[in-house]
Amino acid sequence: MTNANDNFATPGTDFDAIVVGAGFAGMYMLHRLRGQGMRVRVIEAGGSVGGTWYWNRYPGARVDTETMFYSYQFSSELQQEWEWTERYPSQRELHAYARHVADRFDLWPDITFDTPVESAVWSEEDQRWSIGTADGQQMTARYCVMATGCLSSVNTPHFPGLESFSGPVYHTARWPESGADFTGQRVAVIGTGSSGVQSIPIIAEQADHLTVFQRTANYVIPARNRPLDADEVVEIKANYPALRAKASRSFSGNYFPVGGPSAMAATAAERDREYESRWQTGGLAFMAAYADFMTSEAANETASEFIRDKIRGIVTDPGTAELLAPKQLFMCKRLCVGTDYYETYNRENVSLIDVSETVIDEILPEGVRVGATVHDADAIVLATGFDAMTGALKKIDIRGVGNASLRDLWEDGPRAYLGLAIAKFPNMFIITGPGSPSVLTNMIPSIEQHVDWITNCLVHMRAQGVTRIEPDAAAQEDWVAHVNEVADLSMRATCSSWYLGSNVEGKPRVFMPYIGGFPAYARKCDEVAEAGYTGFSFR
Ligand code: N01
Repeated sequence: MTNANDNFATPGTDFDAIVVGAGFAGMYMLHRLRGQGMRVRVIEAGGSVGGTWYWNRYPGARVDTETMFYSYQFSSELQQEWEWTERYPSQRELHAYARHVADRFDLWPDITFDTPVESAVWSEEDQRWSIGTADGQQMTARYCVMATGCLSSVNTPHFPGLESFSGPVYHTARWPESGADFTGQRVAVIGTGSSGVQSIPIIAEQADHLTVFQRTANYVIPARNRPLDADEVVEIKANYPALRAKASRSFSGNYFPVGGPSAMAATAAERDREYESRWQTGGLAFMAAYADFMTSEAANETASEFIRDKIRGIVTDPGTAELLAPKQLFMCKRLCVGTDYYETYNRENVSLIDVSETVIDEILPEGVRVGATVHDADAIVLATGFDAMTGALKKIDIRGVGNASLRDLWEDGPRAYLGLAIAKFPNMFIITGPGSPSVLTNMIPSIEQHVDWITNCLVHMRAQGVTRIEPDAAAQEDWVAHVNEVADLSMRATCSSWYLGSNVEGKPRVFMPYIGGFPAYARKCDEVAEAGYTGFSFR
């Protein structure tokens, strides 16, 4: 096995391109740019490749996109040789896949690990980016690619007294590599998004007692995870290009068969059959049962009520079932996929505490206080999510033309052209940035689309003999206006979610991903490129 820290094989500190982040985006970017003969250095805060699948090691962590499609497609050999074992593989398997890709394409020597980037400063004089790291290194490059991830900056809400807690405090997205043993312990889990939904059933099996603090109940569809069937794998591998092409024509870049255009056009019996069949199949495809969930409240309510009924059928205590029954629109927050999630609340060692109105007041050395009640705990798990989409970029002090600060420019919300590049920040690209479909799609194909577009753009620049690219402010404003206009057509932008930044105190409420769908977005990127990169200026 290659050692993740066998790095610095590329000598010197000046590069053609620096890529920040060695998740799935940074790894593929490195591979493509090196393929163009560029000298590239990837700088990664973590200790290995894989990004999300390196950091999110909490119990039960696994992807909720069918993995035969949540994987790279750029190399048909890779696609054919890698053997996935489960419908939704675990973090461990996904991280092994990332390491395999790094081995297979010899990525390790060009990645520096355990090195958070703190600053990125553009010099108009040198026409280069200067990248500063937490340990004081400075590197320069003509191009800088931010492959920093959409869900990588951890959100730890301010709970007064958290530091006084006498036991360990874990965050799901920063789980210790050595794991955590909850045997015989009283554990408090705060948060019931995807990370909470996946970890709660596993922690409940181990802990003496588990107390879950829920602010908002989520819709959770059963995963129905299972080992992959050998015949099914053969069939998919034999038809991979056609299946991938089909997925790329679908709204989310996932192939989810759509049940019908409108839930309201179907009879109640037809709807029930459709929902039941998707509930039994499991997974995110429930979202595609009808096309009008985000445009018709009545349609949305039919799906919401079906799921609430399921919860009432599973959870034996009616009060707990009512607390677990979501009140907000279906799909407004990211849909969760779980295994035995609702069943877990029938266990005698699990209690659910509603903190929607009476909030968590403080953390005491012995536990969590809500109003007059202290819930004793030996360990706390924060499943409180991320400062999504902008958090990782704003953590870095990014300075563009005239020392313009990205943090300042994005104070009222992100502005980027196609979610790919930012006016005043020449020669900088972002992968799956705000204003691109990113988190509303299957992330790996979206990453590949961005990386390919960036690579083609740099090849074009070389052919044209130019070395500086920057989006025009007017093109950026038009794109941002379009992103907002499309978001306003959907009810998705109406309720609190991390898509809107409402989970982070003080964050402006702006719907960040582009909600127009993967096909329309990819077409737009192609049109921009084919027309000679409209909206960009070159020198
Ligand atoms: O984070 P979240 P996550 N007091 O933001 C609660 C992807 N992902 O890590 O909803 C009390 O969804 C908060 O409550 P509320 C996926 O895209 C994928 O779970 O804000 N509670 C919420 O319940 C996912 O959507 C996979 O009212 C507080 C929870 O913490 C995204 O990552 C697995 C609170 C945070 O939920 C984020 O998921 C895991 C407070 N002060 C993640 N502050 C898979 O592929 C926050 N909360 C399966």
